[in-house]
Amino acid sequence: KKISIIGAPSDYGQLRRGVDMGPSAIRYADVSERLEALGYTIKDEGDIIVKRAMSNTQLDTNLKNLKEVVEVCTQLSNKVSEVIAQGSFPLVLGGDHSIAIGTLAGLAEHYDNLGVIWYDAHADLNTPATSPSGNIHGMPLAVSIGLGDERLVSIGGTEPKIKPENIIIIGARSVDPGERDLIREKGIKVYTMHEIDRMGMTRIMEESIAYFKERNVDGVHLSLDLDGLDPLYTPGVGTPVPGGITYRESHLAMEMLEEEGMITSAEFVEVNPILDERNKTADVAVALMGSLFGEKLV
Ligand code: DIR
Ligand code: MN
Ligand code: MN
Ligand code: MN
Repeated sequence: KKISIIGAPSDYGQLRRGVDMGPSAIRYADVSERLEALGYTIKDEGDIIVKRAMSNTQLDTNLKNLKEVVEVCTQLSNKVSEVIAQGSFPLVLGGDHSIAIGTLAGLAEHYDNLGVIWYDAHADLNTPATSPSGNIHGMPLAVSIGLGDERLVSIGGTEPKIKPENIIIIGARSVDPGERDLIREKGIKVYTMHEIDRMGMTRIMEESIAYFKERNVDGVHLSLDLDGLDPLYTPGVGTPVPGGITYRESHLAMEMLEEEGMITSAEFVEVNPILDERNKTADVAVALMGSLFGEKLV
């Protein structure tokens, strides 16, 4: 039982500075101690190197900081792949959600039929053609199924990293028109807040687990954007959307995944301590990791 923590302190995927301090905030919230107490051997790999810059490098595209995001994700991809090769569980700390492009590229070297849970207020399925913002943190799922700027899509090899039908989005409540079209066209499974209200988190997790089994996945990656939760619980995020998943529902989801033993890698992203209240959002992230790795009261 080995977990390797990888920090990806990048804020290049969106415009609110401060999310680069996410890994520090999560370490400050005692992530290593929390998971060590559960019997895991924790190796903190430290942070990948992210160059500091105040300027946006504008290339021949409307995508912001494309060059920087490519650099960060290429490095992260290699690191994630290396950690898996060592037989360790990769636990990636963001950084904004653009880093998932790197995480999934690294995972794709080891999994042929990876399942992905995208726990998020957003669908992150924009392409350069549909993005209202040019922010790459709104694009990682599209990139990972092979859609978008070639320089992003080809990180870690040109083939798609995951299959659209192996994705489950949970918590969506802010979806752009182009993303909705893509969800329909590709048959991506989405549980919006409507379904969470209506069915309850228990049934959603039961269905999700059954869905991955039916699809014979060879691993499941959890990509958890802290804005999936209601900003009441996780105010320290760049793009909060009211009406989100509760703290208890989120713990329940993590606990059900843990009982199933299905998760093979995870990332926790978009923690921005500058926008937070006394590190509350990082504390929630670490508490959820506790549940994901088997914390039990009795
Ligand atoms: C929006 C916001 N869909 C965009 N995306 C966010 O800019 O593409 N993703 N905030 O986490
Ligand atoms: Mn996201
Ligand atoms: Mn989000
Ligand atoms: Mn959370």
